[in-house]
Amino acid sequence: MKTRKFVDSVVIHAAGGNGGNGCLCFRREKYVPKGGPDGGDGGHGGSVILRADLNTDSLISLFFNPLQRAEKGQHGMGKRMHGKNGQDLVIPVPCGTEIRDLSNDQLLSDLIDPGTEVRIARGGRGGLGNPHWQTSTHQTPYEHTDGELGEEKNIRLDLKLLADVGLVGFPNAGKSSLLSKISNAHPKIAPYAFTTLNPIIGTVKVGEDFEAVSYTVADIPGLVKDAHKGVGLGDRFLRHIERSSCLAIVIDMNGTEGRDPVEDYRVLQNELKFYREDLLQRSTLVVANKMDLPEAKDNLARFRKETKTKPLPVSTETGAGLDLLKTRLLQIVRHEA
Ligand SMILES: Nc1nc2c(ncn2[C@@H]2O[C@H](COP(=O)(O)OP(=O)(O)OP(=O)(O)O)[C@@H](O)[C@H]2O)c(=O)[nH]1
Ligand SMILES: [Mg+2]
Repeated sequence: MKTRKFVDSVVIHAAGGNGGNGCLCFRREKYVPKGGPDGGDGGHGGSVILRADLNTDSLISLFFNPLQRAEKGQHGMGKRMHGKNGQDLVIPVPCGTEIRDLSNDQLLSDLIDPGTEVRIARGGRGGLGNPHWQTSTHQTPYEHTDGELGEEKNIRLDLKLLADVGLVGFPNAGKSSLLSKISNAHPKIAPYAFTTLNPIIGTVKVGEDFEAVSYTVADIPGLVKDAHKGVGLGDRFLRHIERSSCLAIVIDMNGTEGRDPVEDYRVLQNELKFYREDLLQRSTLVVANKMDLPEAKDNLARFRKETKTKPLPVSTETGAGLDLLKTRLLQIVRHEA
């Protein structure tokens, strides 16, 4: 099977095009003695521009082509001919890409809305031809300037997915199963830890035809204890749900493989806190999954008592509770709950 690599952070070297040189030239024509200076100006160099594009979903092409250079301006020519301006290099990036200057880590832009642009390396201005120095007392100017060099910068691009709901949970809790049941996405599902290696987004539709409304849900690789120290796949994937207004914490309520759902919940809370404390302030729905399995019912009662949360019982295996889950998430996304 052909798999597509998901690249969510790259560094590129962006170089604006150099400006063309101004021309030093004098008009030479039969019957026109001392025709005067007529060197044209150089063209401006093109700039490197990043544009948020709906049809681009990964930074993979920049990963393989980290050097991006815009066209240079043409040199000025005789007969006052202006050099051609270099074309801007417009690079499409996925919506939700943060752009930072690597030298000082300053945020240059956060390209969220499709079509928004940021210029990351300005092209150099074209040089001036010698006619610019002509005055009544200075009829034969030899002065002219070279084109400016284009700006060069090292830029870091970080893709942060834009989803309304982020799914958080231990490996094997059933996050991908849940996403595949409620949305149009087809994530890989398997009974071993860390099946999901890349974040994936699905669109959930609630209602029929004209009444239908939708929101997006992001599934990220599972978290484990000490993910913030790099255990498992680490917590770096949490940045993909940083922008989600709502989190769904998926718990394996059966406690498969001797795990304790209450302990799982506490570990997850801790990992979220370590990553970014304000993630705990997001609207959160606890999803009690695997309710079809034998231990789940007792565990749920204990879970309610000990964590003082109100988990929503579901089973992605049988489909029980999934419709209610879809509408509950919609209410939370719309701030109705
Ligand atoms: N019995 C039962 N099994 C389930 C349920 N939900 C998921 N599973 C099983 O649990 C296993 C793990 O499911 P996944 O959806 O891959 O789990 P995940 O949370 O995405 O795991 P990672 O991608 O590794 O983080 C699979 O074998 C699923 O079939 C459920 O409601 N009931
Ligand atoms: Mg998964």
